[in-house]
Amino acid sequence: MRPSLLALGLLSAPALTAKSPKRGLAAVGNKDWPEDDAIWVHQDSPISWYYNFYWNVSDSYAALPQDQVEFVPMMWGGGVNDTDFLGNMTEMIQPSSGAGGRNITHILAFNLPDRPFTAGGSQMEPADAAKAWVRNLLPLREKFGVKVGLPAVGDPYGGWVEPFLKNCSSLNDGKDCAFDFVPLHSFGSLGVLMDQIGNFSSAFPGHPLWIVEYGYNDQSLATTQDYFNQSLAFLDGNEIVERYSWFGFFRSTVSNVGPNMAMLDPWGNLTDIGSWYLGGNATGKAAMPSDTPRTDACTAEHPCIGGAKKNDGADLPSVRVGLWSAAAAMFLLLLS
Ligand SMILES: *[C@@H]1O[C@H](CO)[C@@H](O)[C@H](O)[C@H]1NC(C)=O
Ligand SMILES: *[C@@H]1O[C@H](CO)[C@@H](O)[C@H](O)[C@H]1NC(C)=O
Ligand SMILES: *[C@@H]1O[C@H](CO)[C@@H](O)[C@H](O)[C@H]1NC(C)=O
Ligand SMILES: *[C@@H]1O[C@H](CO)[C@@H](O)[C@H](O)[C@H]1NC(C)=O
Ligand SMILES: *[C@@H]1O[C@H](CO)[C@@H](O)[C@H](O)[C@H]1NC(C)=O
Ligand SMILES: *[C@@H]1O[C@H](CO)[C@@H](O)[C@H](O)[C@H]1NC(C)=O
Ligand SMILES: *[C@@H]1O[C@H](CO)[C@@H](O)[C@H](O)[C@H]1NC(C)=O
Ligand SMILES: *[C@@H]1O[C@H](CO)[C@@H](O)[C@H](O)[C@H]1NC(C)=O
Ligand SMILES: CC(=O)N[C@H]1CO[C@H](CO)[C@@H](O)[C@@H]1O
Repeated sequence: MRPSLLALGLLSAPALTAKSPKRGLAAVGNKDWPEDDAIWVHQDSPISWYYNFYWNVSDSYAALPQDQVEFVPMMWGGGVNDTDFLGNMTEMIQPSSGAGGRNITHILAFNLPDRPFTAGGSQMEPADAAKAWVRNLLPLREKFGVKVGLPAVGDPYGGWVEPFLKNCSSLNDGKDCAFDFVPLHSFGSLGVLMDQIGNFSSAFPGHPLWIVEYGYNDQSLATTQDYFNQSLAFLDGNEIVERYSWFGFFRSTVSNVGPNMAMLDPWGNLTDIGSWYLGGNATGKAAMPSDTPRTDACTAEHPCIGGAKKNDGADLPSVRVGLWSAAAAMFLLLLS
């Protein structure tokens, strides 16, 4: 029985069915179309991990075990004077109810602490972040052996990381506040991506990098697809890059990084890029068909779930966090 079942599994598997240990989702949540979430995590999907800018699992993925799709919690910010995140993580890993815990192995720390709230950052002083780290993240690393990412700064040389590590060390009896990997965001051309990877790897030698949000925003479809293929090959082949997640798990109609980066068209069908990300063939579906005015995306023919029009660009609750960081990244690019 066993061998034949295996053989069946192999036969029914499409071209690229192996899980990619690097490839993940910045799962900001398709709040208005929760049915879209299932697209990414079917049995043959190469997606091996996701994060959602939050400490808890996404509702749609709550039933998935870690070894199918690894959930990576994030401590987005805060925690200067409390241990709420530590408490929540401890309960998740070792529930007081005695129910089986979740095997959390990696955690993302503060999201853009060197950027103000208005630019999507978590706006933390290095000394405050050090307190929050020592209260919440250090114990998780030491007690449970969880791997913890350095706070995801916009600029590795921007004067935030050094005082943070010094402050952290002085709160930790002079011992270094160790971190296990370094997350970063990249929005721009392939040159920008390579440059940033170069900069981060020389700033933090010996540490693997996670490109937790990336893409070439606001480009033509051809430029975006070229970038997508080249960046994917580059990231897959780069040994320093341990993980990446393309920024575009949402429908093109709610994208603030330009429609062409989206992996779903206005009706929730995979675009070429979306299908390629899952190891499939081109679907021929443009992210934003030229005959589809943005404001007409929800029609009787193509209804949006719930009937509400969510395509005016003004109401973007589900992608806001990530888009803010994207906006911050773009702002920086404009400055440089
Ligand atoms: C975390 O999310 C799960 C799945 O949606 C939910 O059942 C649970 O209540 C949440 N935990 C807390 C403490 O909110
Ligand atoms: C943390 O506590 C200190 C001392 O009570 C207080 O001054 C500070 O404002 C608090 N910080 C935050 C972010 O709550
Ligand atoms: C901890 O979990 C509670 C819900 O039980 C939630 O309200 C709170 O935001 C979480 N805090 C952190 C820092 O994770
Ligand atoms: C938790 O996951 C890690 C990484 O996949 C694995 O090595 C480890 O054995 C798992 N631990 C448990 C208790 O399942
Ligand atoms: C944090 O580190 C900076 C740079 O070393 C230092 O000037 C500052 O006094 C430190 N703050 C605290 C609260 O330790
Ligand atoms: C990389 O670092 C150099 C030197 O600090 C800087 O000039 C350049 O702008 C950085 N590149 C990116 C993409 O951040
Ligand atoms: C991108 O790669 C796919 C294969 O994954 C290929 O079919 C497609 O032609 C490529 N597109 C571009 C624009 O390079
Ligand atoms: C992709 O297209 C090729 C060539 O037409 C075909 O052999 C293959 O089965 C297709 N893969 C998927 C996942 O549909
Ligand atoms: C070709 C394809 O997948 N089309 C689908 C696009 O999305 C609509 C709405 O969910 C479906 O009805 C189509 O079948």
